[in-house]
Amino acid sequence: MTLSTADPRLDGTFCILEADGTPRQPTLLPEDAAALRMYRAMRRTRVFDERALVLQRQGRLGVYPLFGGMEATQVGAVLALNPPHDWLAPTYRGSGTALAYGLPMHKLILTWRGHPDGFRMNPDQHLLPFYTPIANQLPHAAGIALAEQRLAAREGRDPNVVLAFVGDGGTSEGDFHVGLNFAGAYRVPAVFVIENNGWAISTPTQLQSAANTLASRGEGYGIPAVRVDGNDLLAVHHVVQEAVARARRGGGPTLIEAITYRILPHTSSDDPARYHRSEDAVQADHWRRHRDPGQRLRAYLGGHGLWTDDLEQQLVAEVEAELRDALAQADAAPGIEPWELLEHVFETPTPDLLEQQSELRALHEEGGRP
Ligand SMILES: Cc1ncc(C[n+]2csc(CCOP(=O)(O)OP(=O)(O)O)c2C)c(N)n1
Repeated sequence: MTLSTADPRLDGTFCILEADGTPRQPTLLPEDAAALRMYRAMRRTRVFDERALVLQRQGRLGVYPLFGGMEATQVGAVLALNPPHDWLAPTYRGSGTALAYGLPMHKLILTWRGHPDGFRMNPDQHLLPFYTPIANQLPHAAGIALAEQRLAAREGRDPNVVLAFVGDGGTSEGDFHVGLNFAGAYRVPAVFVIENNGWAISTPTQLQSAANTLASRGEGYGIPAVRVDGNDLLAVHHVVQEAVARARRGGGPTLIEAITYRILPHTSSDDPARYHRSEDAVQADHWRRHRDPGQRLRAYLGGHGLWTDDLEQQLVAEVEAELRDALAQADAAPGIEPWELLEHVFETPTPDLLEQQSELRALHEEGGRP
């Protein structure tokens, strides 16, 4: 296994392409068509992310958690799934994962407008909504994987696999322990990806845990763990593909720690200048300029005569056209009333929620706020 050592956080991580696009493991390179398909999928998400911030500034999206710079982890991992059968349990920063899985772009826009149609997931797609409480999705992912394991055994077929994401901060939550312990004990078909982007809002990863690596936590759950260069799409795809295949054939879960970096603010409402020390700003700038995941794969493709500036421009124009259509579709969605916010919390609403809904309605009818 070839290791990437350019940054201490990356010590011991698996990589296929160096940051400048040079192949370190030529035998593991995918077919050209597959590499191109993955590059296109990854760039599409980054263009969306960049435009989403503009839309937020124009007042056309609510608060938005940016993922630009982390798209190799998100897209590389999700492209190892078989949608709509395999499951995706994203984090709230997972717009890139949802797009790569197949969530239509207008639904994503509605999600970040707080519109209920954005959160009303398609029952034909095994895609969970974005959860704001961090790590909540992990016990759910483990439970779904158990159900898939049992269903598959009953029907005499391979199980669908659950791919669940969590941030480095999320690994300090009780739900991380609950989800991984359960998954390990029952050997469920699940793959857990820690998007270690160096930060949990203003808390740096080194204050998150005294463990040497977050992957080392797998040991305590009896779950094999791998560390990967999270800005190397080919490497992420390779390790997740292996983990998905193992889960499918009954080999149990895998924990993957993808080392990446949050080069952007936590959300569209955050300002890292408030908490970055000067060395943090230098590090962020280094990742921004020298470890960009798109530039890395593009350098490889360009160097092999597979990609050109014209193709890049065409791709960006295609995504912009898709985004325009998606915005038009989202704008045409029916208006919403404040009490609808409480409609999708439980299948059967609790008495408290029903009371709050009627209070909102009464207030509205009196002409008060909302
Ligand atoms: C259970 C819970 N506690 C606290 C918060 C407040 N909170 C929002 S984001 C965040 C940091 C999450 O960091 P990390 O898991 O590393 O993910 P990242 O935002 O870096 O993708 C916190 C503490 C929350 N959303 N949920």
